[in-house]
Amino acid sequence: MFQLTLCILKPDVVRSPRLFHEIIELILQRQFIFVKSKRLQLNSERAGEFYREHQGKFFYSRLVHYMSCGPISCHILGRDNAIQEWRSMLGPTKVFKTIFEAESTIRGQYGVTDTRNCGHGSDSTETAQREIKFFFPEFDMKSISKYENLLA
Ligand code: RTP
Ligand code: MG
Repeated sequence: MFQLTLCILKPDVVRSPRLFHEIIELILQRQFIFVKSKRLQLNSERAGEFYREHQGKFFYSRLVHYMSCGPISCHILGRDNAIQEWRSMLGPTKVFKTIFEAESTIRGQYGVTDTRNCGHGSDSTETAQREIKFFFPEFDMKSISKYENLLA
């Protein structure tokens, strides 16, 4: 089923033109459509709001600090089964798992720590809708069929 998901490339990736280009190429090779893209910097309030489900966890303030330390690159990606496909391309959250399970994933190849792990991907259709709205409030989710037809 054609789906949209929110992809964030984190500050380490945006800071490195070579790595940024490499990851964009990998996404294109996996047949994703870039529906909308935006580069921006979150302040700590907005980063905290985006990750509010993790409030209270030990890594929350580290995560919020990191995600607001420099520009990020946000993308609405579309393709068949986009939510799961983008998360499987990213690989496990934890760096130690990427060593044993998923060396060939983006996090496996380029992740530095559990926080500095290259990217974010929505984890369900409900989350994707909410996260797309967070970064692209002007985007009309009903226009999804327009993008689906690009693949037909
Ligand atoms: P994401 O939401 O970023 O796509 O990643 P995820 O579903 O694989 O992981 P999640 O549990 O939702 O965690 C969100 C982000 O929190 C950071 N994190 N740091 N031990 C740590 O320091 C730790 N654990 C999680 C990660 O940057 C993760 O992307
Ligand atoms: Mg998550």
